[in-house]
Amino acid sequence: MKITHCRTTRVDIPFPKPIRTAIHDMRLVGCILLELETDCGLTGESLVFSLNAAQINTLHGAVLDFASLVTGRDPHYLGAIREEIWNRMNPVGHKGPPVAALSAMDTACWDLVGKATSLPLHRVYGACRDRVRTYASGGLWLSSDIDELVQEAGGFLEQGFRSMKIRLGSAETHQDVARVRAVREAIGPQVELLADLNQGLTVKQAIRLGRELEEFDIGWLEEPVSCLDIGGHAEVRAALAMPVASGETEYTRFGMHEMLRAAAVDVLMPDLQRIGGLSEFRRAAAIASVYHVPVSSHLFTEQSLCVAASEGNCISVEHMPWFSPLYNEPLVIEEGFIEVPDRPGLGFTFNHDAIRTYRVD
Ligand code: SMN
Ligand code: MG
Repeated sequence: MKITHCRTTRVDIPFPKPIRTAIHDMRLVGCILLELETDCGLTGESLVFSLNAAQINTLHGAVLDFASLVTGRDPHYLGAIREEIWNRMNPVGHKGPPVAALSAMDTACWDLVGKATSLPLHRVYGACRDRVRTYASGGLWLSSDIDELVQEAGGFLEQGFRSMKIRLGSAETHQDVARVRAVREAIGPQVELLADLNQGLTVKQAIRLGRELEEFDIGWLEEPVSCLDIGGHAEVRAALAMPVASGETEYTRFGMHEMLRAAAVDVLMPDLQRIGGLSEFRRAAAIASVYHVPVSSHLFTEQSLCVAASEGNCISVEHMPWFSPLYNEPLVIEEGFIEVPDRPGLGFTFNHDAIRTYRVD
């Protein structure tokens, strides 16, 4: 099999209303869709995204930079392709858009490998399970007021979720506590509640908030402080009984290893785009297993399922519905789990009618 063409398409999916975290102000999700066409009729698909429309062009350029390293190649030689891409990254560095572009190429090549063998990737990798625990993440934003939080939490339960994540980190501890109290009262004691501070607080603020949240049985406190403050993560973690989760803003297995070595996290959260693709995600999970640290994926629900279903220490995937409109196949959520599709490759294929709707030329 040979890759004959790298097709890229820019799409913007607007949110119904603007949403906020402690550090993000979001109106749309913009994506570069990558389709690797081959001489045998199969297409390998992946995407990378940004929440800022102008940044999508930077990502697009990074993806196009690697097109010549992938075109004409057999995706079964992905190890060699990755090494060449890694070397090509040297002048611009092994973080940021080049890693996103590596991720796009790597993930689309794996999609082709799965499709060529007619197997879902979790079975190609050696499956652990056919369904993966998930939590609802497409709501409970810092921009929602308490009435909206309660309504959204109820909606998640109706959709089949048994776990959900609220965004905090407003620096007004009493407001964050009031928001958590309202959601915990709405969902009852059995449903898991996670809290994401999105790097919004200092070490002392995070420890104070964490202590005040103890009575609400929070499953994990995520990115309590700046992603550049790995030592601060470790301080928060040492001071609190509740688990600390982080990793979404770190790059590659090297970044994951830094966090693990610093004892910064109880749960490691690689993001497919920032880790550098499915190959690197699997390596990161292996490294985390050496530290006995469980892994939960960040965003990229559809694409991360295959790793989460084939690495023993992957405990869950984040459910973010942002990208679902782009796919022909819906995610199936039941009793807090997502079914891992038995379809070949990633198991999710681009819906070209939808792409026409969201396309930006
Ligand atoms: C998050 C990430 C990206 C955009 C918005 C919110 C958040 C998460 O950190 O973990 O979902
Ligand atoms: Mg987060």
